[in-house]
Formats: sequence, structure tokens, C-alpha cells
Amino acid sequence: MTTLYVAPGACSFGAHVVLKELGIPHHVEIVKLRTPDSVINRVNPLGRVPALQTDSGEVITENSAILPYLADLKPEAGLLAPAGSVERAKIQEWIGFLNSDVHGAFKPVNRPELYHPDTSEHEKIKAHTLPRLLDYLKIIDGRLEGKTWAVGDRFTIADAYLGVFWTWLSRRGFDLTAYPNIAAFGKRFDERPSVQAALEAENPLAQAA
Ligand SMILES: N[C@@H](CCC(=O)N[C@@H](CS)C(=O)NCC(=O)O)C(=O)O
Repeated sequence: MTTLYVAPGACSFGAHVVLKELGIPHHVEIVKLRTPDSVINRVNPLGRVPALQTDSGEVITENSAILPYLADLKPEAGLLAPAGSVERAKIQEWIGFLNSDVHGAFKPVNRPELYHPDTSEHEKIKAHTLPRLLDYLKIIDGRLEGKTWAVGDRFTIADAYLGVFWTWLSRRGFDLTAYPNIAAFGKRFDERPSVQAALEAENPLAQAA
């Protein structure tokens, strides 16, 4: 069975939402990150989530590969668009921007220890790098203006992935007054049954119950 390796609260949430949207049989394996004996280190030598193991046992890593791969398993669900269409390119444009720029901009803000071992430097690193993240939020907010979802009226893999960054903002109570379109997107995102199902499945307490 298709197995998705996730860590609660991590960027693997987007692929998890996509699996729930598609409704295809799958297993979700919750793993620990940055832990020597974690299974994720055997599945993905980089030790990162998401990682997807297909029915035939192949492992696919990287959001930019996993999200379109999943969407193409069930094209009729409309989470991507036909090869060669401008719409597909626009969805991939979002994926590329979120993957390389937005995720990259969150990194020093979320994990300053990656950039300096001395904790006394961490606030400085965060303060220095936050403006770039805020610039990207402004761009995202502008792109969402007048739209229900990232590329229009239909929920796509771009929204599942954008939702990851929304959850990161919302979890830390980030003030979104200056970004009303992101706030409205987040409300719509949180209401989706796929999002609620993925959240519940990633909640270790719910799993143990
Ligand atoms: N380029 C990768 C990045 C994946 C990534 O950084 N995942 C984080 C969670 S959001 C992770 O597993 N971090 C563990 C680590 O860096 O040790 C992708 O987009 O799939």
C-alpha cells in the first residue's frame, strides 16, 4: 500500500492532505525527525519528510515530486491539470515558489540553530531574516486577491502545500491583519474535510486512542 512518512506539524502535511483529498488507499507512518534510530533515516537518507513509498516499493522524496505524482494518480480529482496546459504550469509555479523561496525563508526564523550554534545569536538571526519572509507573505497575499484558491476556483496541490505555511503561521498566532487574503485562505483551508482528517490522523493522542 502507498505509505506516506510524515512528522506532525511538518511540511509533509500538504502531501497528507492531498492523499485525503484523493481518497486512495494509503498508510500514514508518523516518524520522529532528527532522531538517530528513526525509520525515516532508512527511508530517506536525508532524514526528511515527506517521503512516499509507492505500491511497488519505490521511494519518492521532495514535495515538488510527491505532490504532482499523487495528483496524477487520480487526474479526475482535478488537483493538478493536464500536461502542457498553462494551468499546470501555474500550479507548478506555486510549488516552486513555496518550495524554494517560502520554505527557505521560514527556516532561519523557525530554526535559527541551523545558522549559529550560540543561542544568544538566535534572536538576531530571526530579526535579520524575518523581513524576507514578510515580503513573501505580501506577494502571496497579493496573488490570492480575488481568488478562492491559489490558481482560481479549484483546490489544487498548490493549496495543499500553501496550507502548510498557513498552519505554521496560525500555530504561532502570527498577526495576519496585513495579509487578509492569507487569513481568508486559511479559514477555507481549515474547513476542508481533508485537512481535518489529516490533522486528526497526525495527532499522536488520537492515534493512541
Ligand atoms: N526539500 C524538501 C524539504 C523537506 C524538509 O525540510 N522537511 C523537514 C520538515 S518540514 C524535515 O524533515 N526536517 C528534518 C531535518 O531537516 O532534519 C521537501 O520539500 O520535501
